[in-house]
Amino acid sequence: MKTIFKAGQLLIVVMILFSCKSHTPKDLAKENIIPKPTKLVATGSSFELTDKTTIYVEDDDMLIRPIGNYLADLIKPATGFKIEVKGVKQSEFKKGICLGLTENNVDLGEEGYKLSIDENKIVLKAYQPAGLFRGVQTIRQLFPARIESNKLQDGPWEIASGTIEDAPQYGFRGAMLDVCRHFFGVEDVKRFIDLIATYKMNILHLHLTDDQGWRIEIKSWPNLTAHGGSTQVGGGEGGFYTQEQYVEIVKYAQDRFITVIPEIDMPGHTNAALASYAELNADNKVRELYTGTDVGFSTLATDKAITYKFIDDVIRELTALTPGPYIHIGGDESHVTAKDDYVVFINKVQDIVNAHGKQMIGWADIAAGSLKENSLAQFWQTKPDNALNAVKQNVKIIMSPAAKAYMDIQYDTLCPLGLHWSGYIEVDKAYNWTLESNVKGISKENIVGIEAPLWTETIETIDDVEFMVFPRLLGYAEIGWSSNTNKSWDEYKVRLGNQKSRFEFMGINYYKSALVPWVDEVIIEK
Ligand code: NGO
Repeated sequence: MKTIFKAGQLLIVVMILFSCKSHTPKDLAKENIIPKPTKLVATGSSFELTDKTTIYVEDDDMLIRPIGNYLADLIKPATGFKIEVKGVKQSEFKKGICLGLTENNVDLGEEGYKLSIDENKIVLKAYQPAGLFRGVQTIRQLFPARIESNKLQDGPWEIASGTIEDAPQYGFRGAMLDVCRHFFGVEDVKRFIDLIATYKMNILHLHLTDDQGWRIEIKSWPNLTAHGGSTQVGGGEGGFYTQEQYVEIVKYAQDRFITVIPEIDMPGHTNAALASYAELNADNKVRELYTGTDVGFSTLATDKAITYKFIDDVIRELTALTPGPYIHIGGDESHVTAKDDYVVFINKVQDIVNAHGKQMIGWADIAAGSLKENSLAQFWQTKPDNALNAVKQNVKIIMSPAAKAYMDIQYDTLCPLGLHWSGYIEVDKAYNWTLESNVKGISKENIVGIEAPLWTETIETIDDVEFMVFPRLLGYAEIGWSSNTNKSWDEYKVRLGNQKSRFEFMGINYYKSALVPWVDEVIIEK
């Protein structure tokens, strides 16, 4: 067949040919996203981010703009692109990256999102801003690993095309940092927040007081930090957060849609307070500061009025600084508090927390008390009796089993850091369980979600923190986020192994478990 072009038509064809950039075929289904998204459809092409790409904020929504800025800041160091963040009307959006809220996607919930990627654009939609933030973490993982570098890297910056629809199984997915046994400064905590945010976690539990240190300034009881915060395990210099610093941490977490849960552990684990104020002791004698690692030897005087005045002051000041709904009151291992006194104590403290408008959380030991249904019990022991008792009281459970979810427990017998009182937790064991089948008698409707605690008796630096947290944290994040169908260690370990370059570009000190097939990023020359 003979095709005759007129000169003008030919010119148009030539112009089209030259203006069409070829798009590298890419398979979205082969990307190694953690936590695994609910639904994913690949369309076999790609979107390329260039220095001309703009991030658009639908209707210039004030709630979305900071998320657009966050994404622009995230990709700037490695790409060198100064990506503009601009408002746009939905109907006018054609090219680039667009973030928007959608009224009609109630089913996406607080944190769900929809992502659609084609050769010209990335459209991220959510029902709430938190969903956009979680979706941005997915976009981040779809870029080559070197996007995580803080030094300029070569492109191309391509993302596989297709659609993702994703929402979490559980609304409570967290990590805990013990800043008492060893103190960690504001910058370390911010790093911890950034790391957990990457894997869509939404809770940061800060264990703020223990035998070895009181780490949050309480203006009405200044000696708690002046004296009680002065040291740490091993006898080194301790530290504490001023109220301003704590607020800075809370804000930093909030900007990443993470709720901070502050814990004031009581009536046990209180030696730092007992060393700061004589009147908190039953015998009115001030205790020595403690720098060892024993547990279960201290208790507040549970029958003194001053004790409850003290607790009321602490909770009042903490409440004023904490926008989240929860105050954690510890309650674990009060071995030297008489059982009856313990019960009365927990009931009174629950009333104090509620009177300040907050919900009480405690380690599941608190189930000895009469719990209100809006309190939460955190399962941690190897035996589930306390947690089952909490469930009997219609109290919901946070799953943190020490034999599976404690990040301070050693990976294996050779692990240079950590404890092993609950066994060893290799990376496969950390992943290979589900929240709802972990304890007979505690099913999905009884569980709010997962939290992986990091106790720091043996953990001294942020490098130590990272070594114990990575890579187990990704497994906990996935257990909380992804549905259980089609999940297996064999499939997960491949996705995990592909995080190697990403961890390295992020500067994470991770444990190179021999069980994981670690893979370096393949850089394809353009
Ligand atoms: C226990 C104990 C903590 C220890 C931790 C070490 C709870 C809830 N109380 O967990 O004081 O630091 O084990 O793994």
